[in-house]
Amino acid sequence: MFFKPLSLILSVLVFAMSALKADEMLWSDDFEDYTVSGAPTELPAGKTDTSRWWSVQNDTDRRVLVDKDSARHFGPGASNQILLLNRTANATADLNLSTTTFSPTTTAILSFDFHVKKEGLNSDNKGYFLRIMSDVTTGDYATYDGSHVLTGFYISTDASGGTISLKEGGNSSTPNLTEKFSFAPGKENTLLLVINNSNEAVRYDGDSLDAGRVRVYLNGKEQATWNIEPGTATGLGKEFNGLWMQLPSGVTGEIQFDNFQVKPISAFRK
Ligand SMILES: [Ca+2]
Repeated sequence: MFFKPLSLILSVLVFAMSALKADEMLWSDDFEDYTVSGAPTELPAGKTDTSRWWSVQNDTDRRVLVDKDSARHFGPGASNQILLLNRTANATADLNLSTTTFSPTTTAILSFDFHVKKEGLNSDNKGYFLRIMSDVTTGDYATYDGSHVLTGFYISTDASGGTISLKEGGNSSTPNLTEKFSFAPGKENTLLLVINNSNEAVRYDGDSLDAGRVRVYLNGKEQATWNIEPGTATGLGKEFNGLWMQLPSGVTGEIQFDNFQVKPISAFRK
């Protein structure tokens, strides 16, 4: 009888698992490919990968930069590369950042790690704003309006701590403050959303999420479930294919991110 060496079997298994992981991912970025202190569209010479971001506003008062995590806000250490968004009080317009488009889907998991200092975003109950976009073409935020928004949320801080406020679709920058939960600023946090804009309930990991609903987990703990309220150019059953982020006018301060991932709900693990 022929036995394959255990190491060969293991390496085949590891290869199969990593291939599966790559297949599962709809869109992701860990910021390791970019030039440090550059925008997340700047790749060092010789890198053949492409940016996962549309284009970047960078001026004195609105910075979108890839940085080394020298302060070790995140787990991997001081050489880990992260995304920094910073908007000053002198900025005259919103800071915008949008993803390249990904494979359209009606259901997905969106997750990322973030860090913001206590009172790190002078936010007037707004703060960092992320919107999930349906049926967008190039990824260019300059062409976006509320009509293609499915839903979104804010991350903000004040003297009492950190708040994540959930909102309906549409272009209004006013969060729905009746649905919110708190987080601890000054440390790494992980936010994970299970999004179901299909016409039927989905099951995942022994749980279920109704059509037109989003469920959010902070650091692995379920926090809230809310309704998708799509803009006029989209609706229940429509696919989404991009993300639009802002530090809107009136918001100053900075926030750091790592490990953005969009993947199928089947990849959910508690
Ligand atoms: Ca990283």
